[in-house]
Amino acid sequence: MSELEHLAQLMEEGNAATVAEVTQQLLNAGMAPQTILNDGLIVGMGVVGEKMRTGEMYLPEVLQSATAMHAALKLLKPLLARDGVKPLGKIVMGTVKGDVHDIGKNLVGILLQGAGFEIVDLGVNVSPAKFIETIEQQKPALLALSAMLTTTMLNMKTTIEAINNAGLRSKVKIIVGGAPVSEKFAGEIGADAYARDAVKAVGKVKELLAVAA
Ligand code: B12
Repeated sequence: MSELEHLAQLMEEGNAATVAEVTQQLLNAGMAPQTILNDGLIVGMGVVGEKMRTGEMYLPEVLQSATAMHAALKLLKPLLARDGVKPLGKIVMGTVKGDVHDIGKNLVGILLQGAGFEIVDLGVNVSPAKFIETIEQQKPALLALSAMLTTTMLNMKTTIEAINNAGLRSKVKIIVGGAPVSEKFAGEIGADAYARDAVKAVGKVKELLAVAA
């Protein structure tokens, strides 16, 4: 078994301390953080998702895997995101109301920060009112909405409608993403863009804000 296969398996077992330890060992051995993320941690989380779907893994175990992912991301974050550069623009982000999934959103935030954007992360279960209040206060160039449930993706629509009704829609670009979200859905709810993963999100955001790639 390769080191990355081993890490993916540890993600399934959900021991945060061990996952963090092995992540650090791979970093020390000179492995690229992107490789550890994509070919180890995310692969492991994919298996967890499949086992959750088929009923082989239950919520408390999935939560342990998520905690392990957070522990590893904490180690990778300083390597994936650069601090101290002049920000290219301000981005407000959050997972929409009713939804507490945050790993994907956090990754998108880390890579956007790494690309030079300033991130205001409102966390999870964010109401349309909270998004509106923050747009008014922070005046971001872009809003990034995440949803991981087929039920909560509808709250993206509600959020965009509320922003429209508050007269703020023309002031902010909106990108949406998350496993159940599609390009077609993004168009239907009036978002400006959709991206399938964090790397693509950076490209789309640069395009939307007309920042040189
Ligand atoms: C971990 C997890 C949990 C954890 C979340 C912990 C946390 N802090 O995030 C816990 C245990 C809490 C949880 C709870 C639930 N979960 Co859950 N969960 C998952 C799981 C296994 C992994 C998600 C994840 O982190 N993936 C890894 C990251 C890196 O990938 P990602 O999130 O997809 O993000 C990438 C892209 O989607 C995209 N992206 C994400 N956000 C954004 C935003 C923007 C702007 C852009 C551009 C891109 C983008 O870029 C990211 C990085 O590349 C998924 C399975 C899966 N296949 O997704 C189920 C899954 C999402 N959960 C599911 C369900 C059903 C639930 C529960 C309803 C279960 C229950 N019975 O209670 C609850 C709901 C809780 C709630 N109200 O939100 C279902 C959803 C089914 C559906 N279609 O609606 C899934 C698909 C599992 C399954 N196969 O059945 N879950």
